[in-house]
Amino acid sequence: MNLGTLKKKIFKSIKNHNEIIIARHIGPDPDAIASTNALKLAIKETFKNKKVLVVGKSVSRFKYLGEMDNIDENVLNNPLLIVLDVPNISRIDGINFSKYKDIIKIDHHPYEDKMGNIEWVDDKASSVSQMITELILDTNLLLPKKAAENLFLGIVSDSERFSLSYTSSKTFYLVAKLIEKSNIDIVSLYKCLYMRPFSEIRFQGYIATNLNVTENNFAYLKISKEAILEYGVDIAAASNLVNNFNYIKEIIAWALVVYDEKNEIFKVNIRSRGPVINNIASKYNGGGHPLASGARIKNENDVNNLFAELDEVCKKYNEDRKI
Ligand SMILES: [Mn+2]
Repeated sequence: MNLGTLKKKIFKSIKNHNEIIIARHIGPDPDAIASTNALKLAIKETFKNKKVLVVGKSVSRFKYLGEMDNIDENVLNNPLLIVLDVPNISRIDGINFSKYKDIIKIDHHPYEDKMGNIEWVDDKASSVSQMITELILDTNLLLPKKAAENLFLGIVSDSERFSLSYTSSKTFYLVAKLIEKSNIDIVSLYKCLYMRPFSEIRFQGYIATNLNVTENNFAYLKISKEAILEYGVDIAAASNLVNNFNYIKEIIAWALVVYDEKNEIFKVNIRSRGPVINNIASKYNGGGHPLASGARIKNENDVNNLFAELDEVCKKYNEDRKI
């Protein structure tokens, strides 16, 4: 199906349902929260009487992108489920997937699970926020200002300020249109996204000081509970700092691990600027993009095994480039 037809089909399905649930991945990032809320706002603006709920665990640090709705799945009547920014069913947050018949998936991760009969997957798109921007601009969906702000933030965040490889002329074209149509204030939006407490910068210094770097240019750190307490940061902030360790000469892939005591799980965040790491992450209850992935691991031994595999892939990467 060509893209134009697909976008029309998505619009038609939205139009034909009175109840719409929008979901995204567990452990959401700004793109996940921004895109789901933007789509909700656009649908509500276009079709005033529809019931549209954004579901999943709320994250206080991303409150400026919108709040989550409460959902009672037992009272739904022929709902449409729209799943954004997640390729696999097991990583969808906040819903019982098997309850839904009509499902739309819109995602920019490499294809994994089939979810519904309408699927728009573009693993070359910078973000799902970019895809939702395109959907709104190319259909009769309206674009309220708050939705435009969210979409801008989602694109900026997932593309690391237009610096990652899937930033394309299409990204810039859509962002230009977005700004032209909505008159958003970019400077204040950057402030929402990047303002942080000094404790986080101090903590970043702690990570930089304690990061282990192997001879194969793999860097890793298990962040201790004591360090998190000492610096007064929360664990979500700690793992988000992973993005700040790009463009370091001696490091080609890196991983930060925090232990989530409440859920008794090691949360691993992995980044790379060369070796592909998502296939390794997927072996450890994780996944993501080729150069940006995460994993949730039950026992510490597996964390060490994951590190060993990442180190190995760095070694291989270096060897291949020597030839
Ligand atoms: Mn994304």
